[in-house]
Amino acid sequence: MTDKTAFPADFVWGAATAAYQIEGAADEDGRGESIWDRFCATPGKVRNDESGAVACDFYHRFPDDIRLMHELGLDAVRLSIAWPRIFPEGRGRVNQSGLDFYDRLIDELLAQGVQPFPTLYHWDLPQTLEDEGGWAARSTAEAFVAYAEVVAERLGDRVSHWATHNEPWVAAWLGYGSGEHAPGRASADDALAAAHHLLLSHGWAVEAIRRVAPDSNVGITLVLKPAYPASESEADRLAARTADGFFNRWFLDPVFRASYPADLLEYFAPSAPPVEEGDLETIAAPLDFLGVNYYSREVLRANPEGGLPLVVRDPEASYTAMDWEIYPNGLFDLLVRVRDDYDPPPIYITENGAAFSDHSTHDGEVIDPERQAYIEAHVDAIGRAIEAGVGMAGYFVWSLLDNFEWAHGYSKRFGIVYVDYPTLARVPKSSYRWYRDFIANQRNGGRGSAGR
Ligand code: IFM
Repeated sequence: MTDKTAFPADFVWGAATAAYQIEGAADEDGRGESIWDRFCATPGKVRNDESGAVACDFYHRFPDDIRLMHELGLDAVRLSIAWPRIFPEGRGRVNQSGLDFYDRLIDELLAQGVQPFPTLYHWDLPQTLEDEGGWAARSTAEAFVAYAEVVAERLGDRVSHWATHNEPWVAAWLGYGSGEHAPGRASADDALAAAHHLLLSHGWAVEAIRRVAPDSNVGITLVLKPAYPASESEADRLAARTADGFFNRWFLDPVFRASYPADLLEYFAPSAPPVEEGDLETIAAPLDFLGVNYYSREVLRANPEGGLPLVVRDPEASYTAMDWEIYPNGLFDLLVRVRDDYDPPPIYITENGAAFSDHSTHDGEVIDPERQAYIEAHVDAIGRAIEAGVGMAGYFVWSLLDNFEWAHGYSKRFGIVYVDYPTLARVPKSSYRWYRDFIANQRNGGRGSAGR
Protein backbone atom coordinates (compact mmCIF):
# COMPACT_ATOMS: atom_id res chain seq x y z
CA MET A 1 0.00 0.00 0.00
CA THR A 2 1.12 3.50 -0.71
CA ASP A 3 2.00 5.98 1.97
CA LYS A 4 -1.23 8.04 2.08
CA THR A 5 0.82 11.20 2.55
CA ALA A 6 1.95 10.70 -1.08
CA PHE A 7 -0.86 12.98 -2.23
CA PRO A 8 0.16 16.63 -2.52
CA ALA A 9 -1.74 19.10 -0.33
CA ASP A 10 -3.39 20.68 -3.38
CA PHE A 11 -4.50 17.32 -4.84
CA VAL A 12 -8.14 17.68 -5.92
CA TRP A 13 -10.64 15.16 -4.51
CA GLY A 14 -13.77 15.09 -6.59
CA ALA A 15 -16.74 13.23 -7.98
CA ALA A 16 -18.01 13.11 -11.55
CA THR A 17 -21.41 13.42 -13.22
CA ALA A 18 -22.76 14.10 -16.72
CA ALA A 19 -25.74 16.12 -17.89
CA TYR A 20 -27.85 13.53 -19.70
CA GLN A 21 -27.27 10.96 -16.98
CA ILE A 22 -28.57 13.07 -14.10
CA GLU A 23 -30.35 16.27 -15.14
CA GLY A 24 -33.73 15.11 -16.45
CA ALA A 25 -35.97 18.08 -17.36
CA ALA A 26 -35.53 17.08 -20.97
CA ASP A 27 -38.28 19.35 -22.26
CA GLU A 28 -37.82 22.29 -19.95
CA ASP A 29 -36.75 25.88 -20.49
CA GLY A 30 -36.23 25.55 -24.20
CA ARG A 31 -33.87 22.55 -24.30
CA GLY A 32 -33.67 21.02 -27.77
CA GLU A 33 -33.69 17.33 -28.65
CA SER A 34 -30.42 15.43 -28.31
CA ILE A 35 -29.31 12.23 -30.04
CA TRP A 36 -29.86 10.41 -26.73
CA ASP A 37 -33.51 11.55 -26.54
CA ARG A 38 -34.04 10.19 -30.05
CA PHE A 39 -32.09 6.97 -29.38
CA CYS A 40 -34.00 6.27 -26.14
CA ALA A 41 -37.29 6.84 -27.97
CA THR A 42 -36.33 4.19 -30.52
CA PRO A 43 -37.72 0.87 -29.24
CA GLY A 44 -35.14 -1.72 -28.28
CA LYS A 45 -32.10 0.57 -28.10
CA VAL A 46 -31.99 1.05 -24.33
CA ARG A 47 -32.82 -1.53 -21.66
CA ASN A 48 -36.56 -1.39 -20.90
CA ASP A 49 -36.75 1.58 -23.29
CA GLU A 50 -35.66 3.82 -20.39
CA SER A 51 -34.42 7.37 -20.97
CA GLY A 52 -32.83 10.37 -19.28
CA ALA A 53 -36.08 12.35 -19.46
CA VAL A 54 -36.28 12.47 -15.66
CA ALA A 55 -33.01 10.75 -14.63
CA CYS A 56 -32.08 11.99 -11.12
CA ASP A 57 -33.99 15.25 -11.63
CA PHE A 58 -30.77 17.08 -10.82
CA TYR A 59 -32.10 20.02 -12.85
CA HIS A 60 -34.53 20.75 -10.01
CA ARG A 61 -32.75 19.14 -7.09
CA PHE A 62 -29.25 20.50 -7.58
CA PRO A 63 -29.19 22.63 -4.40
CA ASP A 64 -29.76 19.48 -2.31
CA ASP A 65 -27.20 17.51 -4.31
CA ILE A 66 -24.65 20.28 -3.90
CA ARG A 67 -25.26 20.08 -0.15
CA LEU A 68 -24.35 16.39 -0.39
CA MET A 69 -21.16 17.34 -2.24
CA HIS A 70 -20.33 19.89 0.44
CA GLU A 71 -20.92 17.39 3.25
CA LEU A 72 -18.70 14.94 1.39
CA GLY A 73 -15.95 17.55 1.48
CA LEU A 74 -15.42 17.58 -2.29
CA ASP A 75 -12.91 20.04 -3.71
CA ALA A 76 -14.45 19.76 -7.16
CA VAL A 77 -17.17 18.16 -9.21
CA ARG A 78 -17.20 17.22 -12.87
CA LEU A 79 -20.44 18.12 -14.56
CA SER A 80 -21.18 18.46 -18.23
CA ILE A 81 -22.99 21.16 -20.13
CA ALA A 82 -25.91 19.97 -22.27
CA TRP A 83 -25.30 21.46 -25.71
CA PRO A 84 -29.05 21.25 -26.61
CA ARG A 85 -29.89 23.50 -23.63
CA ILE A 86 -27.61 26.21 -25.02
CA PHE A 87 -28.20 25.76 -28.75
CA PRO A 88 -31.51 23.87 -29.15
CA GLU A 89 -30.85 23.63 -32.90
CA GLY A 90 -27.14 22.92 -32.45
CA ARG A 91 -26.00 26.30 -33.79
CA GLY A 92 -27.39 29.78 -34.40
CA ARG A 93 -29.95 30.81 -31.79
CA VAL A 94 -28.69 30.82 -28.18
CA ASN A 95 -31.19 29.77 -25.50
CA GLN A 96 -30.48 32.12 -22.60
CA SER A 97 -32.47 29.95 -20.14
CA GLY A 98 -29.99 27.14 -20.73
CA LEU A 99 -27.05 29.38 -19.91
CA ASP A 100 -28.95 30.73 -16.88
CA PHE A 101 -29.31 27.21 -15.49
CA TYR A 102 -25.55 26.56 -15.56
CA ASP A 103 -24.97 30.04 -14.21
CA ARG A 104 -27.10 29.26 -11.13
CA LEU A 105 -25.53 25.83 -10.79
CA ILE A 106 -22.01 27.20 -10.80
CA ASP A 107 -22.82 29.98 -8.35
CA GLU A 108 -24.33 27.45 -5.96
CA LEU A 109 -21.30 25.16 -6.26
CA LEU A 110 -18.91 27.99 -5.54
CA ALA A 111 -21.04 29.14 -2.61
CA GLN A 112 -20.64 25.64 -1.14
CA GLY A 113 -16.88 25.56 -1.77
CA VAL A 114 -16.98 23.07 -4.65
CA GLN A 115 -15.07 23.94 -7.83
CA PRO A 116 -16.91 23.13 -11.08
CA PHE A 117 -14.91 21.21 -13.69
CA PRO A 118 -17.28 21.33 -16.67
CA THR A 119 -17.01 19.12 -19.72
CA LEU A 120 -18.46 20.60 -22.89
CA TYR A 121 -19.38 17.36 -24.60
CA HIS A 122 -20.51 14.25 -22.77
CA TRP A 123 -22.36 12.66 -25.73
CA ASP A 124 -25.62 14.66 -25.96
CA LEU A 125 -25.27 16.06 -29.47
CA PRO A 126 -28.21 18.20 -30.66
CA GLN A 127 -30.31 15.98 -32.95
CA THR A 128 -30.43 18.68 -35.64
CA LEU A 129 -26.66 18.36 -36.06
CA GLU A 130 -26.91 14.59 -36.29
CA ASP A 131 -29.51 15.09 -39.03
CA GLU A 132 -26.86 17.08 -40.92
CA GLY A 133 -24.24 14.33 -40.63
CA GLY A 134 -23.36 14.30 -36.92
CA TRP A 135 -19.74 13.86 -35.86
CA ALA A 136 -18.96 12.18 -39.17
CA ALA A 137 -19.30 15.69 -40.72
CA ARG A 138 -16.69 18.41 -40.28
CA SER A 139 -19.46 21.00 -39.89
CA THR A 140 -20.31 19.50 -36.46
CA ALA A 141 -16.79 20.31 -35.27
CA GLU A 142 -17.32 23.90 -36.45
CA ALA A 143 -20.63 24.12 -34.58
CA PHE A 144 -18.95 22.75 -31.43
CA VAL A 145 -16.45 25.59 -31.38
CA ALA A 146 -19.20 28.22 -31.57
CA TYR A 147 -20.93 26.45 -28.68
CA ALA A 148 -17.70 26.22 -26.64
CA GLU A 149 -17.08 29.91 -27.12
CA VAL A 150 -20.57 30.99 -25.97
CA VAL A 151 -20.38 28.80 -22.86
CA ALA A 152 -16.85 29.83 -21.92
CA GLU A 153 -17.74 33.49 -22.42
CA ARG A 154 -20.68 33.22 -20.00
CA LEU A 155 -19.14 30.96 -17.34
CA GLY A 156 -15.41 31.48 -17.80
CA ASP A 157 -15.15 34.11 -15.06
CA ARG A 158 -15.96 31.38 -12.49
CA VAL A 159 -14.62 28.18 -14.06
CA SER A 160 -10.94 27.34 -13.70
CA HIS A 161 -10.86 23.97 -15.53
CA TRP A 162 -12.61 23.01 -18.76
CA ALA A 163 -12.60 19.65 -20.50
CA THR A 164 -13.59 19.79 -24.14
CA HIS A 165 -14.69 16.16 -24.56
CA ASN A 166 -15.41 13.11 -22.50
CA GLU A 167 -14.16 9.80 -23.93
CA PRO A 168 -14.08 10.48 -27.66
CA TRP A 169 -13.38 6.75 -28.16
CA VAL A 170 -16.86 5.94 -26.82
CA ALA A 171 -18.60 8.76 -28.69
CA ALA A 172 -17.00 7.66 -31.96
CA TRP A 173 -16.88 3.87 -31.73
CA LEU A 174 -20.00 3.05 -29.70
CA GLY A 175 -22.00 5.88 -31.30
CA TYR A 176 -20.90 5.49 -34.93
CA GLY A 177 -18.95 2.20 -35.11
CA SER A 178 -21.05 -0.40 -33.28
CA GLY A 179 -24.32 1.50 -32.84
CA GLU A 180 -24.59 0.50 -29.18
CA HIS A 181 -24.88 4.18 -28.24
CA ALA A 182 -26.62 7.15 -29.84
CA PRO A 183 -26.88 7.95 -32.68
CA GLY A 184 -26.72 4.22 -33.35
CA ARG A 185 -24.73 4.12 -36.58
CA ALA A 186 -22.63 1.08 -37.41
CA SER A 187 -19.90 2.05 -39.85
CA ALA A 188 -16.13 2.00 -39.33
CA ASP A 189 -15.76 4.87 -41.82
CA ASP A 190 -18.21 6.99 -39.85
CA ALA A 191 -16.47 6.10 -36.58
CA LEU A 192 -13.07 7.12 -37.94
CA ALA A 193 -14.51 10.37 -39.26
CA ALA A 194 -16.33 11.00 -35.98
CA ALA A 195 -13.17 10.38 -33.93
CA HIS A 196 -11.23 12.79 -36.12
CA HIS A 197 -13.85 15.54 -35.94
CA LEU A 198 -14.18 15.13 -32.17
CA LEU A 199 -10.43 15.60 -31.85
CA LEU A 200 -10.37 18.48 -34.32
CA SER A 201 -13.18 20.24 -32.46
CA HIS A 202 -11.19 19.75 -29.27
CA GLY A 203 -8.16 21.51 -30.77
CA TRP A 204 -10.24 24.39 -32.10
CA ALA A 205 -12.11 24.72 -28.79
CA VAL A 206 -8.87 24.90 -26.77
CA GLU A 207 -8.00 28.04 -28.72
CA ALA A 208 -11.54 29.47 -28.46
CA ILE A 209 -11.82 28.91 -24.70
CA ARG A 210 -8.43 30.49 -24.04
CA ARG A 211 -9.36 33.45 -26.21
CA VAL A 212 -12.58 34.26 -24.34
CA ALA A 213 -11.49 33.08 -20.87
CA PRO A 214 -7.72 33.54 -20.77
CA ASP A 215 -7.26 32.27 -17.20
CA SER A 216 -8.75 28.89 -18.03
CA ASN A 217 -7.01 25.55 -17.73
CA VAL A 218 -8.12 23.46 -20.67
CA GLY A 219 -7.83 19.71 -21.20
CA ILE A 220 -9.53 16.65 -22.62
CA THR A 221 -10.75 13.48 -20.93
CA LEU A 222 -9.75 10.19 -22.56
CA VAL A 223 -10.86 6.75 -21.46
CA LEU A 224 -7.72 4.61 -21.45
CA LYS A 225 -7.55 0.87 -21.10
CA PRO A 226 -4.19 -0.88 -20.77
CA ALA A 227 -3.90 -3.92 -23.02
CA TYR A 228 -1.84 -6.89 -21.83
CA PRO A 229 -0.83 -9.88 -23.98
CA ALA A 230 -2.23 -13.23 -22.80
CA SER A 231 1.21 -14.80 -23.33
CA GLU A 232 4.72 -13.81 -24.31
CA SER A 233 4.16 -15.06 -27.86
CA GLU A 234 4.85 -12.62 -30.67
CA ALA A 235 1.28 -13.03 -31.95
CA ASP A 236 -0.30 -12.20 -28.57
CA ARG A 237 2.00 -9.23 -28.09
CA LEU A 238 0.93 -7.93 -31.47
CA ALA A 239 -2.74 -8.48 -30.53
CA ALA A 240 -2.23 -6.40 -27.36
CA ARG A 241 -0.38 -3.72 -29.31
CA THR A 242 -3.27 -3.46 -31.79
CA ALA A 243 -5.83 -3.19 -28.99
CA ASP A 244 -3.67 -0.54 -27.33
CA GLY A 245 -3.52 1.36 -30.62
CA PHE A 246 -7.27 1.19 -31.04
CA PHE A 247 -8.22 2.34 -27.52
CA ASN A 248 -5.31 4.46 -26.40
CA ARG A 249 -2.72 5.52 -28.97
CA TRP A 250 -5.35 6.53 -31.53
CA PHE A 251 -6.21 9.43 -29.19
CA LEU A 252 -2.98 9.99 -27.26
CA ASP A 253 -0.79 10.20 -30.38
CA PRO A 254 -2.69 13.00 -32.15
CA VAL A 255 -3.18 14.96 -28.91
CA PHE A 256 0.49 14.73 -27.85
CA ARG A 257 2.38 13.98 -31.08
CA ALA A 258 0.26 15.45 -33.87
CA SER A 259 0.04 12.10 -35.68
CA TYR A 260 -2.08 8.97 -35.88
CA PRO A 261 -0.28 5.70 -35.08
CA ALA A 262 1.13 4.21 -38.29
CA ASP A 263 0.33 0.58 -37.36
CA LEU A 264 -3.36 1.45 -36.83
CA LEU A 265 -3.58 3.51 -40.03
CA GLU A 266 -2.40 0.36 -41.77
CA TYR A 267 -4.83 -1.78 -39.76
CA PHE A 268 -7.84 0.37 -40.79
CA ALA A 269 -6.80 0.84 -44.45
CA PRO A 270 -8.41 1.41 -46.89
CA SER A 271 -10.59 3.32 -44.38
CA ALA A 272 -8.85 6.41 -43.05
CA PRO A 273 -9.65 9.50 -40.99
CA PRO A 274 -10.52 12.57 -43.13
CA VAL A 275 -7.46 14.63 -42.19
CA GLU A 276 -7.03 18.03 -43.81
CA GLU A 277 -3.92 20.16 -43.81
CA GLY A 278 -3.18 21.61 -40.37
CA ASP A 279 -5.69 19.40 -38.52
CA LEU A 280 -3.11 17.39 -36.62
CA GLU A 281 -1.25 20.49 -35.47
CA THR A 282 -4.59 21.91 -34.26
CA ILE A 283 -5.39 18.73 -32.35
CA ALA A 284 -1.98 18.81 -30.66
CA ALA A 285 -2.55 22.25 -29.07
CA PRO A 286 -0.63 22.24 -25.76
CA LEU A 287 -2.91 21.37 -22.84
CA ASP A 288 -3.06 22.42 -19.21
CA PHE A 289 -4.12 18.98 -18.02
CA LEU A 290 -4.97 15.50 -19.22
CA GLY A 291 -8.11 13.80 -17.90
CA VAL A 292 -7.91 10.00 -17.72
CA ASN A 293 -10.91 7.78 -17.12
CA TYR A 294 -9.85 4.34 -15.94
CA TYR A 295 -12.11 1.40 -15.19
CA SER A 296 -10.41 -1.81 -16.27
CA ARG A 297 -7.85 -3.51 -18.48
CA GLU A 298 -8.00 -6.00 -21.33
CA VAL A 299 -5.97 -9.18 -21.81
CA LEU A 300 -5.65 -10.12 -25.49
CA ARG A 301 -4.65 -13.06 -27.56
CA ALA A 302 -4.21 -13.33 -31.30
CA ASN A 303 -7.23 -14.42 -33.27
CA PRO A 304 -6.29 -17.68 -35.04
CA GLU A 305 -8.74 -16.75 -37.80
CA GLY A 306 -6.92 -13.45 -38.33
CA GLY A 307 -9.75 -11.12 -37.20
CA LEU A 308 -9.91 -8.74 -34.26
CA PRO A 309 -7.78 -9.70 -31.22
CA LEU A 310 -9.64 -11.92 -28.75
CA VAL A 311 -10.31 -10.76 -25.21
CA VAL A 312 -9.29 -13.34 -22.60
CA ARG A 313 -11.20 -13.56 -19.33
CA ASP A 314 -9.30 -14.34 -16.14
CA PRO A 315 -11.43 -16.85 -14.21
CA GLU A 316 -9.59 -15.95 -10.99
CA ALA A 317 -10.33 -12.24 -11.23
CA SER A 318 -13.24 -10.28 -9.74
CA TYR A 319 -15.63 -8.43 -12.02
CA THR A 320 -18.05 -5.55 -11.47
CA ALA A 321 -21.74 -5.56 -12.45
CA MET A 322 -20.59 -4.25 -15.86
CA ASP A 323 -18.53 -7.42 -16.15
CA TRP A 324 -15.36 -5.31 -16.11
CA GLU A 325 -12.35 -6.90 -14.43
CA ILE A 326 -11.22 -5.18 -11.24
CA TYR A 327 -7.54 -4.53 -11.88
CA PRO A 328 -6.17 -1.55 -9.92
CA ASN A 329 -2.57 -2.21 -10.89
CA GLY A 330 -3.55 -1.45 -14.48
CA LEU A 331 -4.04 2.15 -13.41
CA PHE A 332 -0.51 2.30 -12.00
CA ASP A 333 0.94 0.74 -15.17
CA LEU A 334 -1.10 3.07 -17.36
CA LEU A 335 -0.07 6.24 -15.56
CA VAL A 336 3.62 5.38 -15.65
CA ARG A 337 3.37 4.46 -19.33
CA VAL A 338 1.50 7.66 -20.30
CA ARG A 339 4.11 9.68 -18.44
CA ASP A 340 7.00 7.84 -20.13
CA ASP A 341 5.57 7.87 -23.65
CA TYR A 342 3.82 11.23 -23.81
CA ASP A 343 5.22 13.54 -21.12
CA PRO A 344 1.71 14.90 -20.46
CA PRO A 345 0.72 17.93 -18.37
CA PRO A 346 -0.68 17.16 -14.86
CA ILE A 347 -3.11 14.24 -14.95
CA TYR A 348 -6.50 14.13 -13.29
CA ILE A 349 -8.24 10.79 -12.99
CA THR A 350 -11.52 12.26 -14.20
CA GLU A 351 -13.48 9.02 -13.72
CA ASN A 352 -12.97 5.82 -11.80
CA GLY A 353 -15.56 3.70 -10.10
CA ALA A 354 -17.64 0.56 -10.25
CA ALA A 355 -21.20 -0.66 -10.64
CA PHE A 356 -22.49 -3.23 -8.17
CA SER A 357 -26.03 -4.37 -7.47
CA ASP A 358 -26.71 -2.20 -4.43
CA HIS A 359 -29.83 -2.57 -2.33
CA SER A 360 -31.40 -0.50 0.33
CA THR A 361 -31.74 -2.60 3.52
CA HIS A 362 -34.90 -2.68 5.67
CA ASP A 363 -33.55 0.20 7.78
CA GLY A 364 -32.86 2.28 4.68
CA GLU A 365 -29.05 1.88 4.59
CA VAL A 366 -27.04 1.04 1.50
CA ILE A 367 -23.85 -0.82 2.36
CA ASP A 368 -21.39 -1.20 -0.53
CA PRO A 369 -18.05 -2.52 0.69
CA GLU A 370 -17.03 -3.71 -2.81
CA ARG A 371 -17.22 -0.16 -4.15
CA GLN A 372 -15.25 1.16 -1.21
CA ALA A 373 -12.58 -1.50 -1.78
CA TYR A 374 -12.51 -0.69 -5.51
CA ILE A 375 -12.01 3.03 -4.89
CA GLU A 376 -9.47 2.46 -2.13
CA ALA A 377 -7.36 0.15 -4.30
CA HIS A 378 -7.39 2.56 -7.25
CA VAL A 379 -6.54 5.55 -5.06
CA ASP A 380 -3.69 3.46 -3.73
CA ALA A 381 -2.49 2.83 -7.31
CA ILE A 382 -2.50 6.61 -7.90
CA GLY A 383 -0.48 7.12 -4.72
CA ARG A 384 2.08 4.62 -6.01
CA ALA A 385 2.20 6.42 -9.36
CA ILE A 386 2.88 9.70 -7.55
CA GLU A 387 5.70 8.00 -5.64
CA ALA A 388 7.03 6.82 -9.01
CA GLY A 389 7.17 10.45 -10.14
CA VAL A 390 3.96 10.79 -12.20
CA GLY A 391 2.48 14.31 -12.02
CA MET A 392 -1.01 13.71 -10.67
CA ALA A 393 -3.40 16.54 -9.83
CA GLY A 394 -6.70 14.95 -8.77
CA TYR A 395 -9.17 12.10 -8.58
CA PHE A 396 -12.90 12.09 -9.42
CA VAL A 397 -14.97 9.10 -8.45
CA TRP A 398 -17.58 7.99 -10.97
CA SER A 399 -20.17 8.72 -9.87
CA LEU A 400 -21.70 10.97 -7.26
CA LEU A 401 -25.21 9.62 -7.87
CA ASP A 402 -26.62 6.42 -9.31
CA ASN A 403 -27.75 7.49 -12.76
CA PHE A 404 -28.78 6.66 -16.32
CA GLU A 405 -26.10 4.26 -17.57
CA TRP A 406 -26.71 4.74 -21.30
CA ALA A 407 -27.83 1.57 -23.11
CA HIS A 408 -28.09 -0.18 -19.70
CA GLY A 409 -30.76 2.28 -18.56
CA TYR A 410 -30.99 2.45 -14.77
CA SER A 411 -29.84 -1.13 -14.18
CA LYS A 412 -26.20 -0.31 -13.31
CA ARG A 413 -25.55 1.65 -10.15
CA PHE A 414 -22.20 3.49 -10.03
CA GLY A 415 -23.09 6.10 -7.39
CA ILE A 416 -21.67 6.63 -3.93
CA VAL A 417 -25.15 8.03 -3.32
CA TYR A 418 -28.06 5.66 -3.95
CA VAL A 419 -31.00 7.04 -5.89
CA ASP A 420 -34.38 5.47 -5.20
CA TYR A 421 -35.79 6.03 -8.68
CA PRO A 422 -39.53 5.85 -7.83
CA THR A 423 -39.20 8.64 -5.24
CA LEU A 424 -35.88 10.13 -6.37
CA ALA A 425 -34.75 10.11 -2.73
CA ARG A 426 -30.98 10.17 -2.21
CA VAL A 427 -29.34 7.76 0.27
CA PRO A 428 -25.59 8.19 0.82
CA LYS A 429 -24.02 4.71 0.66
CA SER A 430 -21.36 3.47 3.04
CA SER A 431 -18.77 4.25 0.31
CA TYR A 432 -19.86 7.91 0.50
CA ARG A 433 -19.09 7.94 4.24
CA TRP A 434 -15.76 6.22 3.66
CA TYR A 435 -14.81 8.74 0.93
CA ARG A 436 -15.88 11.65 3.18
CA ASP A 437 -13.66 10.40 6.00
CA PHE A 438 -10.83 9.66 3.61
CA ILE A 439 -10.91 13.19 2.18
CA ALA A 440 -11.06 14.71 5.67
CA ASN A 441 -8.10 12.57 6.66
CA GLN A 442 -6.13 13.73 3.61
CA ARG A 443 -6.76 17.33 4.63
CA ASN A 444 -5.32 16.37 7.95
CA GLY A 445 -2.08 15.42 6.19
CA GLY A 446 -3.00 11.72 5.85
CA ARG A 447 -2.11 11.09 9.46
CA GLY A 448 -5.29 9.55 10.83
CA SER A 449 -6.98 6.41 9.55
CA ALA A 450 -10.01 6.85 7.33
CA GLY A 451 -13.20 6.00 9.22
CA ARG A 452 -15.03 2.82 8.28
O1 IFM B 1 -21.41 6.26 -17.19
C1 IFM B 1 -20.24 6.29 -17.92
C2 IFM B 1 -19.83 7.71 -18.18
O2 IFM B 1 -20.81 8.43 -18.84
C3 IFM B 1 -18.57 7.75 -19.04
N1 IFM B 1 -17.56 6.88 -18.52
C4 IFM B 1 -17.90 5.55 -18.12
C5 IFM B 1 -19.12 5.58 -17.21
C6 IFM B 1 -19.49 4.15 -16.79
O3 IFM B 1 -19.79 3.39 -17.91
